[in-house]
Amino acid sequence: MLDASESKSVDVVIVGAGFAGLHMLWKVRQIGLTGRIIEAEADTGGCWYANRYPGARCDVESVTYSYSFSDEVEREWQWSERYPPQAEIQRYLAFVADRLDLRRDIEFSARVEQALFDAATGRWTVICANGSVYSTHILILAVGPLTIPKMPDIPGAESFKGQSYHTARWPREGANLAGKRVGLIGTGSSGTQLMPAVADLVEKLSVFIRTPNYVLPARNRELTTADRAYWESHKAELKAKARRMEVAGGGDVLSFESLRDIRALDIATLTEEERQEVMETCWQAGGPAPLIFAFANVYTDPAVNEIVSRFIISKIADTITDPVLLETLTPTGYPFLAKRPCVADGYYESFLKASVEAINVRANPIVRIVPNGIELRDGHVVPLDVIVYASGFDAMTGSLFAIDIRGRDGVRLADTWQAGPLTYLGVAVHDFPNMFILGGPGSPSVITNVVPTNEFQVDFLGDLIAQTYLRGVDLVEADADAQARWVQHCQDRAAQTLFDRADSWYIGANVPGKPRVVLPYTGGTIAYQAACAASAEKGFEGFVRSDAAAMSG
Ligand code: NA7
Repeated sequence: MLDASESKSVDVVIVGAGFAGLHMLWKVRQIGLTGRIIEAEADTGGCWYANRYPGARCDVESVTYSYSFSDEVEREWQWSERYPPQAEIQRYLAFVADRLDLRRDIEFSARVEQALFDAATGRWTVICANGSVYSTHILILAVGPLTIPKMPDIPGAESFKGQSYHTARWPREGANLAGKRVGLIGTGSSGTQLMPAVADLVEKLSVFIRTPNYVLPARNRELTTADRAYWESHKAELKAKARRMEVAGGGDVLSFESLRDIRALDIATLTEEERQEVMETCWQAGGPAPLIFAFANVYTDPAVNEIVSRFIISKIADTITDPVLLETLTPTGYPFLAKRPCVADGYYESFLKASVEAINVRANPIVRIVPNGIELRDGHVVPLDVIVYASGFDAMTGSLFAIDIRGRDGVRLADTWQAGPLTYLGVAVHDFPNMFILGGPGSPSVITNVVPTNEFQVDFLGDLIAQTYLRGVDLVEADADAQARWVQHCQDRAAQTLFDRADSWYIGANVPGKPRVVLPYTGGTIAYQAACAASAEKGFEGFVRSDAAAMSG
């Protein structure tokens, strides 16, 4: 039994010290409440602490993958590259924590195992693996959408005699791949970034390719004086744009602004030659935004999408001339953007190196891992010293279900969401009073530039907290009807997109048994922000309030 006197008592417990959690702690203090972040890892950074594989880099431009809420932070931090590398993002978040004096309210190396709501007191008890226990009025889950690694279901992994690494659990001291025979399973964002970074180091790199992705060049570079001057003089306008961009890549303002005339063009009004010219310009600019935004309706109109998909495939064929290799690397059977596009420099070019081999595991699947390598269906064993699993995540719900969260009457979040996530505006859940989620399912999260989207949610929750709890309300949760309407709206908007046309983590298809539901809100940031604003204007309509005494009595 817990001894309440041993638990630490705060107004707000925030789980996770990534982008969302750090900002939330700052906000909680601004409101005048006490807050504590509990973080499983040894430092700030969230996914940028864990994903430190060679080549790890953000696919949104640094200048907009940044906070806006703090003038000091903005004034004192300068990014070095167009697309920030993992180490620099981690340094940025450590700098923010120091500059805003956040660390004194963070407990590191404490993994939250349970969060239990007590209706009698209206408080949550938060229990960590290291023995720490907190009693809190409000629980905010900033656990990140891409936190829990997914290992592939391949028999024999434990029998492998060499070293194995998952990209999302890369050792802090690094992994020695030099001169080794390395097998890479997975060619999503992580695998396609890692591959060119290690291709010259290793003796041999065997890349096991199941579903080839659409991989766009980043054209990463050092930021120039001209970039910085441009950013400084247009900052307010560009940040406002980035905040309201509909989908991922919306933060790519540097490339994007040079392409002002190429935006939401009606493909039907262009000749074939003009379309090719537009797409070529976007390809040369690099990054995801230009191609995503050049034509209207690429996300929703299969005919428009096919034109862009075919263009990307033609660019792959420009680099890869060997027909067998080209077949292995060409995405087929699903449209561009149904899976998250990868952004990596040098990916296709690396396959031309003598040290790299591509193994088509659609044609010749992996059957098992054996002590000295990976065995394929034709009986061939690829001999390996190291296996790198770039095999993705149990996205969006995995990090929430990793905690045993129990709301009213002991109901478990994992049970409540068995058929898919149920939220109101992505932030609140009926039967889980005073529990809020940042960057979670039912919010735009991973299909937008997550940093400004998180900032929007932090501001929204800050207002909600200030206008309810500070006015004496004990409990706030999603109204059941409002939640049901939001879930329906999420599904209706998802049905208008092409997300269901590929087996991706966006829809839970990479985890056996996970319900096939489009997890993020796909209606866009503008619609999302409007829905939140409409609720706030009506006194936070859709949230119900009560007091703990009334509930327990
Ligand atoms: P992803 O995008 O989920 O990619 C995982 C990759 O691993 C993908 O290519 C999978 O192929 C592959 N995979 C998984 N299991 C297997 C097996 N059993 N055999 C062969 N290949 C396998 O994860 P990432 O870490 O790259 O990126 C996740 C997000 O992080 C990214 O979108 C950014 O938002 C940042 P499949 O496609 O399932 O055939």
